[in-house]
Amino acid sequence: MTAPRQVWPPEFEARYEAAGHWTEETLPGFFRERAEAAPEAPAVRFGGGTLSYADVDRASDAVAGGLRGAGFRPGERIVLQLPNIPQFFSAMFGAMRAGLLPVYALPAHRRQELEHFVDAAEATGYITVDRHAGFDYRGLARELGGSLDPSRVFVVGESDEFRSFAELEGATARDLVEPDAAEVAFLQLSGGSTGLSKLIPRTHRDYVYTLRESARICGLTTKTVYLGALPIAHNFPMSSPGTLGTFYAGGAVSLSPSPSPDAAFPIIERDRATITGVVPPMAIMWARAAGKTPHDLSSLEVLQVGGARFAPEAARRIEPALDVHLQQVYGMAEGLVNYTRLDDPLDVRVNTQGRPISDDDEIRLVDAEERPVAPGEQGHLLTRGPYTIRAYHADAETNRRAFTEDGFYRTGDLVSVTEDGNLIVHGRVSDVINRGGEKIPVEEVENHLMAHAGVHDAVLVPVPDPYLGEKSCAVVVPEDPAPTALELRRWIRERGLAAFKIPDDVMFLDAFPSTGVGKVSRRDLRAAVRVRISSEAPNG
Ligand code: AMP
Ligand code: DBH
Repeated sequence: MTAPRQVWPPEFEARYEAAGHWTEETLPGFFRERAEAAPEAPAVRFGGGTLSYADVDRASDAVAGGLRGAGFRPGERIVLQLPNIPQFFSAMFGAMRAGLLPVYALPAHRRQELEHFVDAAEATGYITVDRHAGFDYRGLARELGGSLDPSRVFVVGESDEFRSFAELEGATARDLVEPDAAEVAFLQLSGGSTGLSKLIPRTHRDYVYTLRESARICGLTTKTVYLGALPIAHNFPMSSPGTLGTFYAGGAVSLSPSPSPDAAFPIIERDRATITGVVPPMAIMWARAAGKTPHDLSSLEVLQVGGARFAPEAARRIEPALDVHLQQVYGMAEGLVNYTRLDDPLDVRVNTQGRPISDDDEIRLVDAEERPVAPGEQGHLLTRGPYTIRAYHADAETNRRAFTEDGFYRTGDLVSVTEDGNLIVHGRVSDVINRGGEKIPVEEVENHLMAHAGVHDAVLVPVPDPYLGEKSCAVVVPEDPAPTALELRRWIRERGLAAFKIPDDVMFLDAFPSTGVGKVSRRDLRAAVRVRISSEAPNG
């Protein structure tokens, strides 16, 4: 089994190295350097306890040794599905120091998603937790039994027939591997531009570059306390600047089990968190809750909002309600990340999604024929640069669609650029529903709906929602006898899909409207769903 590669053409490689973007630093390597420079500095705060940089560094070495002892070989892939707990970091750095590539599943993912990750990454191991948020992940591990050997499944907490993660953290460090900065460090997940989530190979040097620049742009120092509130396996709280950018700056990470105000506010007060990142629906909840909370949020200096479109009216309420600096973040696990800068005028922070990290990020806005649009016009965003992938992991067919011949990534986003160079995200050209930051690949859900005997045809369309931005409605042409909406929602859950992919609404039609060439017209369907919803609304 060979490790996946990520290759930039030699002239780009030379350019990014000469510019100083890419260095010899690696993810576990820079963490080791911080631990050697300031071993006793706090790295992770959780549930009232603190782990120092030296603690996390030692635990990571032990996990690496334990994985090598369990028979893992460099280049193999291991799926990590952990909530916001300190073991996330020893598992991640430990896997890397064993030469393995972590694949970052989210806690929300279920059997269908996990099977796909194991399969697509040809993963040979799984690190998970016993229980989290009312769900037993050992049950999920059992369901994966066909593809994973139980002796290669590690569980934080009660491990039952699997192996205990504590055993790994107590192992002797041995056979450690020092990766090369040009190698792929891990496989991150995309929201899926079509079909299933794609695996995104990120190298040490491209990712470390984003951490270094993100830490600088967001003003991080050794005094920073970053609150990991969104699931920390996601690219935004991992790297923009997230937990890893905070480690890069030598600061501390505080972990919250959930981003809800009930969970996060007491932790902000306890750990004196200075910065965090949330998705728009959470930001709105935080702004509402701030006026009533007994908790002292005065340590919080920066609230980052990203992952989905943030309506300017909502954005405007953030700073007065929370007495923070609003920073909008528009990024993607494939690479490109944009920030509003901390010293941008309020107008820019409220109305735009910021500008790229790097002067070497190339931005192209094109129309449906891929011709450049006029300045100021909306277009499909294509991008290329020192930390944007040139290909997904082992998926030639998707790669042909997702990248241009000269290596630009087709983001699927509809964007315009203001005169001062800031991006505004207007919507999407690809078939993904962005449900408050959680991305639903419509084709995946449609395929599962179609597998139901009572479904003749199904299309998933986005429906505007004042809180989530968008939610999903399944439009179904039923067979006789027709299933109920409840049955279809339960069906999707039982098929083993993440809960956020269950259609919020189901609508039945006798037939689909079609386009000139006989394809189902998603545009007409969206319009039909909107008409129905507005006619159902109490005020017309
Ligand atoms: P993913 O593929 O899961 O990494 O999701 C990346 C996508 O999330 C982007 O291509 C955008 O469609 C969306 N996104 C991320 N941040 C923002 C933002 N600040 N505003 C609007 N859309 C965003
Ligand atoms: O939504 C995203 O994927 C995202 C948003 C903000 C991201 O990957 C990022 C910043 O790095």
